[in-house]
Amino acid sequence: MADRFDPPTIDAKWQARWEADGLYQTPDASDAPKYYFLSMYPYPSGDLHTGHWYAEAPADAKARYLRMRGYNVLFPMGFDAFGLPAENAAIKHNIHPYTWTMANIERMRSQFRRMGTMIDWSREIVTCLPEYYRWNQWFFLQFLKQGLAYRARAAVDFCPNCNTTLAREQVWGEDRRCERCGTPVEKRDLEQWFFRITQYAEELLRFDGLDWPERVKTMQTNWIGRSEGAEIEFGLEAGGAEPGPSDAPTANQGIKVFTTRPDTIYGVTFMVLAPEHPLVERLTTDDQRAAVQEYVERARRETEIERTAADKPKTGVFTGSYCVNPYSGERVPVYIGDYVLYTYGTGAVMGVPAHDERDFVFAQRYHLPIPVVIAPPDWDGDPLAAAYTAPGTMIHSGPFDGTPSEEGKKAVVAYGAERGFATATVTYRLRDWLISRQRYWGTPIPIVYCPTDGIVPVPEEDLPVLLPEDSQFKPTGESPLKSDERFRNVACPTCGGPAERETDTMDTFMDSSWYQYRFLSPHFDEGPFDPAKAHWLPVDQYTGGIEHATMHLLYFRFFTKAMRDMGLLQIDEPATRLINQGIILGPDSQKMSKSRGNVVNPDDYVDKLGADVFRCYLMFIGPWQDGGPYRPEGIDGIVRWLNRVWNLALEEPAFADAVDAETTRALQAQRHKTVKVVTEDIEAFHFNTMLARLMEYANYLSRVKDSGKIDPVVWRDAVNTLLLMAAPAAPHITEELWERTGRPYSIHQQAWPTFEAAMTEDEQVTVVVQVNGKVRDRLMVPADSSREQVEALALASEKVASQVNGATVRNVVYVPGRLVNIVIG
Ligand code: ANZ
Repeated sequence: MADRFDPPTIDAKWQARWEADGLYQTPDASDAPKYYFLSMYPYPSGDLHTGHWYAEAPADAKARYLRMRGYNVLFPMGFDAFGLPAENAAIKHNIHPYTWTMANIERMRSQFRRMGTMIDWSREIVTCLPEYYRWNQWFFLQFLKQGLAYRARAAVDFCPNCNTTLAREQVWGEDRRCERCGTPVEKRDLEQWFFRITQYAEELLRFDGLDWPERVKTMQTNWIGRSEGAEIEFGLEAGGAEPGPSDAPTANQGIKVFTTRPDTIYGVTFMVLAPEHPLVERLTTDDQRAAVQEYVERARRETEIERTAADKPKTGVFTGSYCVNPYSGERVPVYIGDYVLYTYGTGAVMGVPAHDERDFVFAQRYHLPIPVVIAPPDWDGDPLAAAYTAPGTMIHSGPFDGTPSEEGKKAVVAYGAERGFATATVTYRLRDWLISRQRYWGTPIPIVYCPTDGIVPVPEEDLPVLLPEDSQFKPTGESPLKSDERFRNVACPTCGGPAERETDTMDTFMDSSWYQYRFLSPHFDEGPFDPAKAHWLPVDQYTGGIEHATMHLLYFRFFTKAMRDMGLLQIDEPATRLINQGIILGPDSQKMSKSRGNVVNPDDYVDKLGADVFRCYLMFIGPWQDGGPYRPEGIDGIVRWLNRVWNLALEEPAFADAVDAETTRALQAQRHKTVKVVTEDIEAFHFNTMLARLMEYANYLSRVKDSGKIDPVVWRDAVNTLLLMAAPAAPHITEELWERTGRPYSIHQQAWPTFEAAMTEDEQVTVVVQVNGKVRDRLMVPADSSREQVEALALASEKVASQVNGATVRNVVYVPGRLVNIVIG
């Protein structure tokens, strides 16, 4: 008897051996084709939890498989060490974020090792170390040179609990809460640094050659939100407005609107400005001033979502002034209304109540006329009960009468463009990326403010600007670094006079926007990465959670394009293929959380059952892309399967002298078929069905083994194939068995088994089809067809159908693999 499968001993033995041998260190130069496989790196927020295992173990299995397929696979890992989660946790535990983060990294790194991954740790990156963040600062300076970084005063989203501004993407939900802590965010006016991601809006909408999930592409497309339309300028009515201060727009400058429906221009009966619009002050007449001011105050307290919610009453206040429709010459009253956002388009909307739902409600409320200018097909001329928003024919539209509205859009813009009051434009919902954070735990922004020289970039040779270790790091609403005099006070790099450093730090999404390049040469100190290693690019397969669809994955693409345009890269996209794994839930189908008490701790399982069991179990739970609840019962099946693999490898059948040719041939066929389907499954990331097939295969081998009449060479080959196919999912046990059966180290350096297509085809048998006992047809069917399949084929046969000819089938007699008799009458 072979000794029993003892996972903890085997795990430790092989992990030590692999590490000592550098088995997973990836050479940069190799004859094998390259494959860059990247899983999103984790925040070092504590322990490696089941979610990390769920993301990483199947990815590791796939990377191992690719290695067996002959690729030189780069499979690195690092830690996203800056940012709010680490800092908040550090504050809670009252230790320095650095100490806390590095201790977690130490712990998580050893947990990753216990998972038995093929991570190349020689390439590890830790983003909170100066060796890494120095290059964030370098990128910032390059972006500044390129005009891709700029400083502006902006109303920004501020989380009063985290005491920092957030990127628009970090504000979640209808009620606009902080992504991290759930507190409702506030608007604040601050001077901030932005990256001009909008410059790439158009290119970011193209996904050519990207094998990315449709869902992610759609989310990015919606996020970028491209609208084609026109800007149309309405003149201000002469004398309608008070002359403004000298730096305000001149009196003859009009109101620009952005519209996607220029075809409705003759139906405008009012104008609505966002309450924050700079013209409001000037256009408000004295008798309307009190009402307008009160409305503006109220609107400022509301969030964008509240303001634009579909079910919110569309309210407004008349400014007392009028503007002029440049097409019709009609006078149009100017309102302010909170459903118009200052941050979108031009912050002004032309109200066309007959053809826009919001405008319809607004006009009803304020008793404004609702003239129809787009006639619906078959319209009877009656007033509309609701806005008509579909295409139709332009009417009451001057020179455009009779024009189909879709055509009219272009014609109206062309007419206005000739006369200088309309321009065709494209507007995006995407906003520039706000990167300033009023937090301690991030990359210092390499800028100095000098009373003489203004905004002065820190010279490249002075990088990194080190994050001081001993400053007060708790958030106060102001940047913690502001209170660190030694950090803040600095000599101006240009004039040498007293100046101050920027005290905000960078958004942590900065780090993950280019980390894939740093893995190529994590210690390179002449640039963000060594250009001599660019042959690894782009990432061939990226894996991670869907929650990153619009933030990280958009910044990640933007950085690559910006780097390409700076001559740093020759690629257009960072990652060719993307796949999103689902979320693993607690046994109660709820999100795992300490407060719910449904957290599954991987360490407990690994201590007892070993890494292979837990890895395989997570892969077996269901389709990886779907995620799903953790069902602890299921793990027993994996334990049984691995024990069966163990026994199959170590206990040979009692080979008989007389070999049964049929059984041997069937075993060979089974081996080829299994290799085929398992290969297809792992290629498609279908780990659950891959394991199901390997389980079936092991059961099959057990049955064959009991028969004992097989050729020993064929048997050993069949068992080897089982080990090789199980190796990516269960790297430890397979390595152990490979050694025990006298194979050369390491199983992980072996080639993936191949199959012959001819051997995978099912054996065919001929089935005779009778109708009332007379032979009418012969069918070739796969030998393992079911009764239902054969019956259906028989009834579908033309020769049979012509005999049955509508008669009732009273009975079907079936002799498996031989005969079907259809009894009619
Ligand atoms: C007149 C009009 C007539 C409009 C009509 C629509 C239908 P999307 O497609 O989302 O880009 N709009 C423009 N700027 C706005 C702002 N700052 N706040 C709120 N609404 C704004 O929407 C573009 C349409 O939304 C524009 O076209 C404008 O209303 C409105 F029958 O102009 B439309």
